[in-house]
Amino acid sequence: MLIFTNYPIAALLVICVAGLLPVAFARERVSRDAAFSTFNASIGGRLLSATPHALPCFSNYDGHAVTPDPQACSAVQKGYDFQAYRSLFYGNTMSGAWEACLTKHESCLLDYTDPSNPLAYNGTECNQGSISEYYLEVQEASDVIAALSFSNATGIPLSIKNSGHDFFGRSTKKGSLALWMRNLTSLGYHEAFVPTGCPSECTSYQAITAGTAATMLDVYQFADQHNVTAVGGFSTTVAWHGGFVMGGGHGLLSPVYGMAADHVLEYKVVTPDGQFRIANKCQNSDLFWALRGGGGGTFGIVLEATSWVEKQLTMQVANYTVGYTSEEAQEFYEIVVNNTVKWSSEGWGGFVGPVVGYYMINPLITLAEATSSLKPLSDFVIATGGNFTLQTVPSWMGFFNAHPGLDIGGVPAVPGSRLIPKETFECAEGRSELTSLMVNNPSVNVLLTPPALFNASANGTSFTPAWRCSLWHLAGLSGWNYNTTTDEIKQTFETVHDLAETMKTIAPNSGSYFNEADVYESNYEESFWGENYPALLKIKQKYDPNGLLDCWRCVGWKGQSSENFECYFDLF
Ligand SMILES: Cc1cc2nc3c(=O)[nH]c(=O)nc-3n(C[C@H](O)[C@H](O)[C@H](O)COP(=O)(O)OP(=O)(O)OC[C@H]3O[C@@H](n4cnc5c(N)ncnc54)[C@H](O)[C@@H]3O)c2cc1C
Ligand SMILES: *[C@@H]1O[C@H](CO)[C@@H](O)[C@H](O)[C@H]1NC(C)=O
Ligand SMILES: *[C@@H]1O[C@H](CO)[C@@H](O)[C@H](O)[C@H]1NC(C)=O
Ligand SMILES: *[C@@H]1O[C@H](CO)[C@@H](O)[C@H](O)[C@H]1NC(C)=O
Ligand SMILES: *[C@@H]1O[C@H](CO)[C@@H](O)[C@H](O)[C@H]1NC(C)=O
Ligand SMILES: *[C@@H]1O[C@H](CO)[C@@H](O)[C@H](O)[C@H]1NC(C)=O
Ligand SMILES: *[C@@H]1O[C@H](CO)[C@@H](O)[C@H](O)[C@H]1NC(C)=O
Ligand SMILES: *[C@@H]1O[C@H](CO)[C@@H](O)[C@H](O)[C@H]1NC(C)=O
Ligand SMILES: *[C@@H]1O[C@H](CO)[C@@H](O)[C@H](O)[C@H]1NC(C)=O
Ligand SMILES: *[C@@H]1O[C@H](CO)[C@@H](O)[C@H](O)[C@H]1NC(C)=O
Ligand SMILES: *[C@@H]1O[C@H](CO)[C@@H](O)[C@H](O)[C@H]1NC(C)=O
Ligand SMILES: CC(=O)N[C@H]1CO[C@H](CO)[C@@H](O)[C@@H]1O
Repeated sequence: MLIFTNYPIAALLVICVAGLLPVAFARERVSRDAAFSTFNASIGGRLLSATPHALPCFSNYDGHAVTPDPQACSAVQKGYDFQAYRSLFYGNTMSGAWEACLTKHESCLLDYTDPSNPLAYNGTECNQGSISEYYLEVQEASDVIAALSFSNATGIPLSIKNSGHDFFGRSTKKGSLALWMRNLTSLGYHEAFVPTGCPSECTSYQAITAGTAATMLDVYQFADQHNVTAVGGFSTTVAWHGGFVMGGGHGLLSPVYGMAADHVLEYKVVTPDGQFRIANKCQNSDLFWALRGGGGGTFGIVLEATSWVEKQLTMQVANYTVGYTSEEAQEFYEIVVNNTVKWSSEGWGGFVGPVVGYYMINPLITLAEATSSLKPLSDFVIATGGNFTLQTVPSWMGFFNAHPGLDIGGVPAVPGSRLIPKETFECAEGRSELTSLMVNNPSVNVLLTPPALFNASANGTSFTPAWRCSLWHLAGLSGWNYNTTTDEIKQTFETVHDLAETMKTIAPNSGSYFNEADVYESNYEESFWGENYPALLKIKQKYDPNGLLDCWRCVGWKGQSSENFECYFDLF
């Protein structure tokens, strides 16, 4: 049992509540600062303070004049739209949506379509928004234990940021003490990994141990150097063993090789009760299960994990561009819909859509088989003015180097999505509803990434079992810019929510992906976890008895009315 440090500040806070309001606010400010100062001393003076990363462009910050720094501003402008640059700063998120505090219209955004546009910052105010004033770059378990103790003693909430890609704003929280995981990027390869504490006669695995912040690109390169393949997502900067894997983690190889969460063998994690734990199938196995689909930011703060890897893969890869007219869209989507069951049975993963691009990947069949399998698609694409390339690629790295995924940094945008089960494709009505949805919403993307062929072990993961029965993860994305009004931003959330609800009417008994769903997902416990929710909630209560970790629509979420969520609109 952890002994929490005694903070005299907690008593001060109580006195403040009784005082006159303005006085109380002033004292609260002082006591907050005093609490952070005590905490800083307890971690060897490593507490850092943060401002929004675009601040150097502005001359007004939270209501007072500041001097712009043209050189620093110019660097921010150059890197503004690029994930790799944004990754260098605590004071942003990948999507500009969540560095802001939307309800208060507090933000510090540039014009992502042209970051040099002075209209965004000349004469406008930069606000702290949801960026924490104080953060700690976590180096080891004791940092996390100290932060949990601080939060428990002061009531100041914690936030955990890794790559900052989260679509629900779960990696920032206004007023919180932030833990930034970015330094935990170690990588290690095992020819024969046995989970800690498991009997040595237990099966061993070719595996990679990666610090929670190692990115997809780091991991793919490391795996390739060891002539193996790591199953991950389609982004260079998303962290492999962070929120991605804890929420499930899908990619182009998932139809054959499973979700990223299927591959985890062991986590090293600090649970909110202040304990460092190893979780695998032989110890803390309930926690291990919860961390394989129950979501990031909920059951503990992960330091590193070990996942088994696949051998080096030879793959058939199709990439194409489309030139069809809106009149021809119906036929295009009919081809994709009509062939989905066949393609899935053959081992294809794929993307179809204007945001994600157009790819088909198959690690199981020959080039001749692939050519014949995709013929309806390639014939149509070429006949309607597109280009189609199909070739054998000798490794995942070979593919990823040529197609490193989306680099959308800085765009404030939110998704809406649904998992579409195989049964929808097996009846004519389902096929026709899907085709109409796509024709009417041309910006929606089809991701053929659910683990259709993967032989999952029984109850190995805690994400919704709907993933196992699905062939599509269907996802739309809608965004705004620096000068969009609060009402228009609200409308964007409403539009995406309506889209998600429409998708739900086509697949009512399915689920949605925790990491890429509608921010206002209805009946979210059922959508994200299905029958696993009650067991997940018990595990949450066991390891986080004081409710120190809380995130939007996460297991055990305290709800919209908690002050942790003051920056989220109260919609629906
Ligand atoms: C451009 C882009 C591409 C994407 N591609 C894919 C894809 O191909 N496949 C896919 O499945 N998803 C994809 N996603 C979605 C992705 O899974 C989520 O954005 C996910 O939240 C990212 O996790 P992270 O840890 O990198 O990011 P963060 O935003 O830093 O963290 C996400 C959540 O996990 C928590 N968390 C992070 N690290 C830890 C930790 N060490 N311990 C405890 N909690 C932690 C955070 O508090 C937060 O709640 C993509 C997103 C974007 C923006
Ligand atoms: C934490 O303490 C160190 C050393 O005293 C100091 O340099 C640093 O500025 C402090 N951090 C904050 C956020 O005040
Ligand atoms: C900023 O706006 C002021 C007037 O509002 C104008 O004089 C100045 O040239 C502008 N600066 C830039 C960089 O556009
Ligand atoms: C984290 O990494 C950055 C970039 O490499 C480095 O500048 C910083 O000092 C590191 N912080 C800690 C606490 O190790
Ligand atoms: C799955 O495993 C978890 C963790 O051990 C357990 O709590 C849950 O009851 C199991 N679910 C089923 C359906 O067996
Ligand atoms: C890499 O792995 C492949 C597939 O397992 C194997 O055929 C090949 O010989 C390996 N190459 C090296 C250099 O080890
Ligand atoms: C497919 O990718 C290859 C490799 O990057 C590229 O040379 C080719 O032009 C692409 N084809 C299409 C149609 O986009
Ligand atoms: C798709 O299948 C339907 C039958 O369900 C058929 O009517 C339609 O012509 C097919 N479309 C294409 C483009 O093959
Ligand atoms: C197909 O390729 C040609 C030649 O590279 C190019 O001019 C054309 O724009 C491409 N078509 C599409 C739809 O991308
Ligand atoms: C799944 O199991 C079936 C039946 O045992 C087997 O034929 C198939 O190859 C397995 N699939 C994978 C991807 O391992
Ligand atoms: C927002 O800014 C863009 C680019 O500066 C401009 O074209 C647009 O008219 C502005 N919209 C509103 C509502 O002010
Ligand atoms: C603020 C807070 O959560 N305080 C808790 C700290 O932990 C003790 C038990 O160890 C709880 O009783 C407090 O409520």
